[in-house]
Amino acid sequence: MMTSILWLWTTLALAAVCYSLHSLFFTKRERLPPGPKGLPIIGNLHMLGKNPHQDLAKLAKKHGPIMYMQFGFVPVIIVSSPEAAEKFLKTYDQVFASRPYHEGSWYVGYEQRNLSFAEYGPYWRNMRKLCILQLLSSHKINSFQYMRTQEVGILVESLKQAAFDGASVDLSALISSLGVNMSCLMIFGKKYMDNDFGDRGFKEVIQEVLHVAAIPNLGDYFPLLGVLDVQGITRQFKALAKVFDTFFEKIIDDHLQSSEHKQTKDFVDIMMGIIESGASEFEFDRRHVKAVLLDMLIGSMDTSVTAVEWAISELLRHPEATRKLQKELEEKIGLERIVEESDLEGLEYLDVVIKESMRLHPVAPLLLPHESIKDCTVDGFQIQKKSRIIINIYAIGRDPNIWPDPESFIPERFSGNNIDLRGQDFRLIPFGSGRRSCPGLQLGLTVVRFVLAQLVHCFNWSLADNTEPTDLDMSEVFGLVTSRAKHLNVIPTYRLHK
Ligand code: HEM
Ligand SMILES: *[C@@H]1O[C@H](CO)[C@@H](O)[C@H](O)[C@H]1NC(C)=O
Ligand SMILES: *[C@@H]1O[C@H](CO)[C@@H](O)[C@H](O)[C@H]1NC(C)=O
Ligand SMILES: CC(=O)N[C@H]1CO[C@H](CO)[C@@H](O)[C@@H]1O
Repeated sequence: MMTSILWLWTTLALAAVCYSLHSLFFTKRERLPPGPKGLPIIGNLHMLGKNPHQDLAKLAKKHGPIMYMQFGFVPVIIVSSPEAAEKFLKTYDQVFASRPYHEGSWYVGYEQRNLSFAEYGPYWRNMRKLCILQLLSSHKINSFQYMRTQEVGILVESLKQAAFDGASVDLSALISSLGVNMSCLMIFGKKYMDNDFGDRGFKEVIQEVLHVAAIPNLGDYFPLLGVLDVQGITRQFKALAKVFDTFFEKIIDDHLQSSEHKQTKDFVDIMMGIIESGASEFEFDRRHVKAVLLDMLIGSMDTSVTAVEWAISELLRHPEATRKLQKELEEKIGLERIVEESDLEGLEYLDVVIKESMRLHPVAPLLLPHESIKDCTVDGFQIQKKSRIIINIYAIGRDPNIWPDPESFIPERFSGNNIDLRGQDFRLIPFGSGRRSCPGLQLGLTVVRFVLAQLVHCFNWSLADNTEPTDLDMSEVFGLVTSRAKHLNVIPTYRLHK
């Protein structure tokens, strides 16, 4: 321990010398966007607490919608208004469509041979096209409709039992388990359970990846510290990478050995099919399959269900909105049967509830980091090559200049206007926008709408432990997916007639 601290200080001291020399000779600070003053070496890193999206929102109020900071040696641009976001994600989309080097995704994501963290270039373009055409197309999404209906059905049945017993349930844990079940079935064709990662749970391991990947890793900002690995993150990543690799290898082997004829091809089947047919126009082998599997797992497992969890939380605090949504569902579907995915078109109130919930609680409040591939001038500010771009949609969602009464949950604010959430309107971009926007948008929205409609249609909800709706703790835990800090403990009452 002592030696590692010693090392840390020695390194920092050395770095300080290099930094001062470097800034003496090379940096021109003119025409950079405004921003808070930083300390030598660490720059502004010390200004980020546990909830960086909130810290950055506060700073942007003072310094403006295009703000300059330094995280260690890395120049960072924080974008906090719709107009500015449009500049970075649309006007100059191509310049900012890369991703920064991220140590975690290097080790876990097969040397960034993945999609979410791949640099902008032909490799990323090919992989993204493959995912969109082969895995996330409407046709493919529809082929899993039956599976989703079944899985949500299992959840509803167990909630019905709890309602019958008058028991309270941990809804957060249940819908998170639903997310794992649906992702596993879609990607691997079967559910993976708690002992499938050796002695550790499947979910536990994935959540560790999400968590470790979101910790600011000093190695990403100070190359020298990366080599020394003072935080132990590299070691942790390498260990995780090994666990995943063994798991994915086993899954692929299982698929290759199985001669069973499947009705619905899962993602592994589809990708092994591409390798066998030799149809891909670019290099595509087992390593790529594993990288894409990881991407799809991380992209799908927690995102949609976290959005549902936030929406239910807001509905619990706003009984009038819940009743209005239940009325809409009753008019369209009645109380004699459950909601089907084919009922989802034209449920206007459901859609505005989801928009309002995503405005206040974006699942990815800072999107994923972007990186510039060359120097670029935006609004008269010079943005140098290899700057990291952070789009703070949490700040945009709560900006009083855009949204009257921004902290209140008012779904009606979206009624009768066409503010959409698919990346056309920069006031609301929970899935990002442009080249790097979420390729899983259609799937994600389908799941959010279906699960939310089902839960609100089948049950009345009240908070357990005599908690008043106004007292519900809404704190967040920042991560690649930002979810509730406290689990939702609720009591369901079944309200359908069958
Ligand atoms: C409610 C659900 C979801 C939300 C809110 C969401 C949101 C996002 C956001 C904000 C980004 C980053 C955009 C940027 O950096 O500009 C992203 C990227 C991505 N998402 Fe999603 N997502 C959801 C569901 C899904 C699903 C279901 C999948 C796949 C099965 C998926 C796969 C991906 C991938 C692969 C990327 C990286 C794309 C790239 O770098 O080119 N997402 N998502
Ligand atoms: C997920 O699947 C397992 C195994 O079938 C099941 O026991 C569990 O209840 C499912 N979770 C939910 C929330 O439906
Ligand atoms: C559900 O809540 C509504 C409004 O609070 C109430 O009118 C209705 O009777 C409740 N249904 C059940 C089954 O408790
Ligand atoms: C291109 C890219 O985004 N990153 C890496 C992906 O994998 C290739 C080859 O495996 C590497 O060369 C890239 O650096």
